[in-house]
Order: sequence, then C-alpha cells, then structure tokens
Amino acid sequence: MTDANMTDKSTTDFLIWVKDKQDHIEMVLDEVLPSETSAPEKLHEAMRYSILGGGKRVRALLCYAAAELCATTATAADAAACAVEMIHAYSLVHDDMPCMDNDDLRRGKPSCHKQYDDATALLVGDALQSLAFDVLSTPTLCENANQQISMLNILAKASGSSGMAGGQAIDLASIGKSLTQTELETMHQLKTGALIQAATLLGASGGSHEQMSAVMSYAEHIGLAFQVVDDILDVEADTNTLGKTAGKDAESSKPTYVTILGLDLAKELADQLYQTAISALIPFGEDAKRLRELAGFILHRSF
Ligand code: GRG
Repeated sequence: MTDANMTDKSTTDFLIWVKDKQDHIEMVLDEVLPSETSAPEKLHEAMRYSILGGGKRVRALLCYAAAELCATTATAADAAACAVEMIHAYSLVHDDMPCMDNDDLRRGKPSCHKQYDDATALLVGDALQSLAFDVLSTPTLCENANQQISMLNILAKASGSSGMAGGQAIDLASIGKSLTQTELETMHQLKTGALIQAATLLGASGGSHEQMSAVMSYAEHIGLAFQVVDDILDVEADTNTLGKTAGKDAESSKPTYVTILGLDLAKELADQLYQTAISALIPFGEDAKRLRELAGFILHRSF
C-alpha cells in the first residue's frame, strides 16, 4: 500500500495520516447523510449502506492532501471530499446494477440492488448525486463566491456526459470490441480519471492558478495510473482481497490495459504515469509530500 522508497518512519506517519482522514470523512459523511429513521426510511438506509463503512476513500484523501498543499479551508475541503465520495458511491451503485456491470458484490458486501432492489439502487444513485451538489452549494461554504461556483462547475463537468457518465457510456459500447490504447485512455480519462482529477482540483481550489495547474497535471497522470492498476488487480488479485468480483473484465470481454499491453507492459505504464505525476509536483518541493505518498499508495495498492 505504500511507496517502496519510503522509510519505516515516514510510512508510519503516512498511514496515520490516511487513517485519520479516512475516519474524518466517515464522520463528516455520517453527519451529512439523512438519518435512516427519517422518511423515506428505506431510501435513507440504502444511501447510508452504500456509502458508509467501506472503500479506500482515495478521492477524499487526494482532496485533503491538495487542500493542505494549497491552503484551502477545512470547511471547503470537507464539503468537496464529501461531494466527490457521494458521486463516486452513486457511480458504483449504478455500475453494479443488472443493466450495467451486473455485480453482486461491492466493498465486501452485497451490492445495493442485491441488498435492496433495483428501484432503490437507482434512487440511491440519484439522491447521492443530488446531495453532493447540495453539500457543495451550501451558502456559507466559501467567502469567495467565485471559488465556490468554480468548484460546482468542476464537479458537474467531471460527473456528466463529458466526464464519468460519458466514460461509462463508451465503456458499455466497447464491450466485445477491440480498442486502441488511445481509445482506451480516452475512455478511462473520462470514466475514472475525471472524478479523481476533480477530487484533487477541488482540494486545490483555494490555491493560485499556478498551483492548480501543477496539481491538475499530477491528477491527470495519477488518475490514469489508478485505472491501469485497477486493470492489473482485476487479473492478479482475488475476490476476497478486492471486495468485488475479480476477473470481471475478462468475463465480460472488456478491453483493458492488460488485454492491450499484457501484464508486464501494463505495470511499466503504471510506473511511468506515477513518475510523471511525481514530476508535476517538483515546484512544490517538500510541501507536496502527501500527494507524493498518495501516488505511491495508488501505484502499490493491493485492492
Ligand atoms: C454509472 C455513471 C456511472 C458511472 C460508473 C466509476 C464507474 C463509472 C464505474 C466503476 C467501475 C469500476 C470498477 C471502474 C474501475 C475503477 C474504479 C472506479 C474502481 C472503484 O474505485 P475504488 O477502488 O473503490 O476507489 P472504493 O470502494 O475503494 O471507493
């Protein structure tokens, strides 16, 4: 889970930071989500089931690390981390449904439509998406209204048809077809990369244009590395470790970095993308420590 270059002491320090932020985002989400005792109870329970108590929280971690680097306020960083994790959870709930990837297991437990039903899963995704924009548009969030409007715009673009939903449409249309590496990259930049970039950029939204553009270059490369590693794990890891069905890509005839490049070249590509992401952080010097460590975390993750 950690960068091979890290010493034991810095690894421990990083893992403490990760745990602290994971616990924090869990608490913030718990507070923001409607109570399961308020009507409509079943929908609220299913929303909480789908987002609480699981996931690595990579997007929230990227958001917090970028916020620390760019001096974004804690209130804005919390709202951004929450909103991005809500969009991510909605995408997983919808992706698991029979009309899309049809997967029964998510985060080590039955996926939302298996635990509840299809209609509830559809509504959970819809409601989490709305709640994300509700949280991010809270009137008291930022003193700088322009920053807040820009944050809303970043998340809207990353989630919609020019971002995650568009990437998912290309993904569904590409089943059983062969894609070139460039076509595969375009699909993943949208499907997975756009939200990872948004998470990092939202965290950096309190920074200068120069800072945001360096962070953007980091996020573009680490977002793609995340997907290449995901394709490798789909082949190399087992279902228990992943908490979702392993081997799903091959089973559903999906083009992946492993099918296009083979395992060794896919691993080389992940490493190259990691190195390029790290280079983008050079202007920040030591201050970008957490973003560098997170890049290692993404590259070496085992689930
Ligand atoms: C339904 C509009 C819509 C979009 C779905 C993101 C997505 C698009 C589908 C997920 C399918 C998938 C497994 C993609 C591979 C990369 C990915 C997003 C993995 C899951 O993210 P993690 O590993 O999950 O960060 P956790 O559970 O740790 O949060």
